[in-house]
Amino acid sequence: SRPITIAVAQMGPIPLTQTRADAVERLIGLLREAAQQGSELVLFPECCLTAFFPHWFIEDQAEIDTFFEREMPSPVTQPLFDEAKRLKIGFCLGYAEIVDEQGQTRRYNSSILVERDARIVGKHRKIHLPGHREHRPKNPFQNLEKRYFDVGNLGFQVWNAFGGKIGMCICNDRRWAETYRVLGLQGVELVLLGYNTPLQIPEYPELNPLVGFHNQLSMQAGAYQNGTWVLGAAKTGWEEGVEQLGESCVIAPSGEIRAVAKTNKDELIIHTCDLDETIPYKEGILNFDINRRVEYYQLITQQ
Ligand code: CDT
Repeated sequence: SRPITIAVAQMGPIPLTQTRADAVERLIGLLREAAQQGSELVLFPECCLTAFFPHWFIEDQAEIDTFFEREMPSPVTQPLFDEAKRLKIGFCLGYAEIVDEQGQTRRYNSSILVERDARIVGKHRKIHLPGHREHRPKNPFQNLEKRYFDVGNLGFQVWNAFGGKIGMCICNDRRWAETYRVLGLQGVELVLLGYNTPLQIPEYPELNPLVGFHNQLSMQAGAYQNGTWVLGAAKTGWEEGVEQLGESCVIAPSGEIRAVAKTNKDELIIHTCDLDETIPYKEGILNFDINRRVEYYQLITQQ
């Protein structure tokens, strides 16, 4: 067996008044508790250093940019890396990233995988950006990821880390079968993801009662169909007038939910995931090498 003990660190809201340093303090508190309970790796939510700003229309680009990180680690996030190194615990952290690429400013919704020696070993930039580009003043809140972020340009990668094959995706990426399949084709054994999911869908309120169901359905299907663990960490509760889903969870390669958060606050779910539980699926019923029929899948990669 190849057990790895992981803490899914669900977070309650981050108010706009909370500073980066306060948010980092909170992350360090969760990290310490996770380490005390024997975890080797902590999964934090999407964009977990600030409030989830795509929920508001902000005209001033300089103000939007205050939600982004220009370096990682930075002086304000370094204490998290230092404490993780001291505790010999790894983490996966979601944050908004601003970079200069060939003279162009780019903004990504990113996550990093950090090993137990505080080395950044992997980075994902969210590919499936939800929502809309234009201001929708009639809606109770916005979903402006298509306006504020560029589509990620790192693909879906898998890293050898923590004794296994680890992949990442972010929030809306989890709703797409292709996300898990591209990771699955690289042998992924553990998918780490964070989310900010409003409990209301302004355009289609009839779907509101299904928000929790669709969250679990996407992750359970992705896990089973690719024989991988999938772990999801929510930022939940009422954040500046927007209520977000909790139900952070641990899903086994069978597709079963093994653990789920009970609150809509900061909460740790500690679970030991045996990466060898992937074997019956990867070698048996789903064995990609002998069962996939790629000659019938061309439509998937056509526009
Ligand atoms: N952050 C993020 O990607 N949120 C989206 C909202 C979509 S509403 C159906 C999500 O997929 O949860």
